[in-house]
Amino acid sequence: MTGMPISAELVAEHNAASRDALADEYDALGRKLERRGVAIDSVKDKVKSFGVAVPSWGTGRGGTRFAKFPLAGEPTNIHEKLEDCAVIHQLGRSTPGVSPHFPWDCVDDYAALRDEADAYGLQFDAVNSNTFQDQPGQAHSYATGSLSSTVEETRQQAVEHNLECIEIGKQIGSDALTVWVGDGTNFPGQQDLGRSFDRYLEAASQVYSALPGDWKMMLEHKMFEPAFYSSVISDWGSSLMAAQQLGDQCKCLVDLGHHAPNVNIEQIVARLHHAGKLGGFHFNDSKYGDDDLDSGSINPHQLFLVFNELIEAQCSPRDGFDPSYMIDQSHNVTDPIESMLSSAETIAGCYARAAMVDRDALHAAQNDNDVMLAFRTLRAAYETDVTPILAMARDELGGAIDWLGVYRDSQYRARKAQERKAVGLGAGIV
Ligand code: PSV
Ligand code: MN
Repeated sequence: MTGMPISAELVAEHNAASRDALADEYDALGRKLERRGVAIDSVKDKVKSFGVAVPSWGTGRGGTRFAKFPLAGEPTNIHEKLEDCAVIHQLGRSTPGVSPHFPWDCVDDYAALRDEADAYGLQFDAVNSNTFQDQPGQAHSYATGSLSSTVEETRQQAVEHNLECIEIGKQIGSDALTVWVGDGTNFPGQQDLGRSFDRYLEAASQVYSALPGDWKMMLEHKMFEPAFYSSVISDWGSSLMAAQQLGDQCKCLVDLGHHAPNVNIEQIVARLHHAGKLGGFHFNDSKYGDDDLDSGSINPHQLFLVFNELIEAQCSPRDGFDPSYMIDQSHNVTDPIESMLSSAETIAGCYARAAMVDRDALHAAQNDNDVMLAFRTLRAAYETDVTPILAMARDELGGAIDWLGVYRDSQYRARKAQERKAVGLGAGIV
C-alpha cells in the first residue's frame, strides 16, 4: 500500500495521545464483560475481521428532489471517489470494499481501475446496474420501465446493460451483481400488475444466465419511488419469488430504507435466511421513507436487532450463508467521508453487541417462555457501550482511535477543494 491519502504520522501522533485512556476504558469494559462470561478479545477479533463496503456514489454530496448543496472538494469521478474511500478505510479499517455503480463509474481501462483500488488496499464489491435513468444518446427510454418494459427493445437494452455490468465486474474483481429497478406505475390501471412481473422475470432470467458460476445476483426490492402506485419488485415477497424462480445464485438484497414505516425488518431477515435467499444488505436509516440517512442515526435498536438475526443465522447457516454488507446512504448535509466513517462504526458496533448476546441464556428463556428474561438478555447486550472495542480494533489495525479528530486535523477536504473541480448546483437523489 503506497500513497495513502492521510499522513501516517498524523494518525500515529493522534493515537499516541489517546492510547492510555483507551487502554483504561478497554480494560474496565473487559472486566465487566468477563463477569458476564464474555471474553472481550474474542469480540474485538470478530470486529477486526468484519467489513462493510461503501458505495462509490455515497462519496459525493447527495440531494433531494428539491436541491443538492454541493460540498467544495467532493469527488466528481471514480478516481476521486476511490481516493475518498481510501480515507474512510485508512482511518476506520472496516471498509475494504467499494461497491461501484454503472454507468456512473465507467472508465476506459478497468484493469487499471482495479490496480488503483488495490494500491489503496481496496477491492470492488457488488457492481450495481442502473436502468432507472436514461443516459445521453440512449436508444430507448426507461421512462415507463426497463426490465419489465412493454417494449421489447427497451427490455433488451436493460438486459444488455446488466450483461455489460457483469463484464466490467469480472475485470475489476467483483463477484456479485445488484439489480434494482425503478419499474412500476403511478396510476391504477397504468399497467397489468401480473404481466409486468412476468416480463421482469423473463428479462432478469437472461441476465441470470450470463452470471459466472461463482457469482451471485442480488435483487433489491423497494416499496415505492420512483413509482408511487405500484413497484414491480416492491417487497421481499416479490423479491423472494423472483430469486426462487431465477435460480440458486440469485438472492435477495435488503435495503433497510425500502420498507413501510415500522415494518419488522429483522423478521424479514430471518425469513429470507430460512429460504436460503439472504444475499446482502444496503445499510442506511430512515424516519419516513427511503430517506437514506446515516446507519443507526434514527433507529439504532433496529440495526442491532437485524444483526441479532444475522448472528442467529451464522449459528445455523443454510445454503452457503454469506451475505454482502454494504452501505447505501445519501449525505445531504454532512461530509460523506465523516458520515461513512460514523456509519461503519455504528454498523460494526451493532455487530459487536449482537455477538455478545448470551445466546444460551436467550434460547433457554425463549424455550421457557420467560418473556422478561429473554428481553433483558437481549437488552443487556444492546446497552453495552462497545466503543472501546471498536477503537482498540482500529488502533490494532493501523487506523485512527479518534477518526473524526484525525480527519479534521488532516484538512483533507480543504485540500481537495483546491485540487478538484467544483460540482454544479442542481437536484438529484445521489
Ligand atoms: C434505490 O433507492 C437504491 O437504494 C438502489 O440501491 C440504487 O442503486 C441506489 O439507491 C442508488 O440510487
Ligand atoms: Mn439500495
